[in-house]
Amino acid sequence: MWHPPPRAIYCFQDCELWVGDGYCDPVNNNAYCHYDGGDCCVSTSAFKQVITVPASCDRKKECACRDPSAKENAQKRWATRPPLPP
Ligand SMILES: [Ca+2]
Repeated sequence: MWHPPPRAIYCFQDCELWVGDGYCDPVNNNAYCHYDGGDCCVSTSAFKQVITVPASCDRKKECACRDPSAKENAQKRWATRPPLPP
């Protein structure tokens, strides 16, 4: 019998519950779940720090700060912007 991959249905069932609870949940770290309500970025987390669930979650991968509106990612854009003309 065919089953959908658990990760695919997990977000749709649970992202409403865990979004913005202060803990970075990798299943919610996507655009559909609003990047877990900011939980995966220091600047947008309710606790002003990233606490991943599970604690072993890789913060360079599935628990990375992906929210394009987060300060961390804005700074990256500024850093790559060419200098203003004189
Ligand atoms: Ca969360």
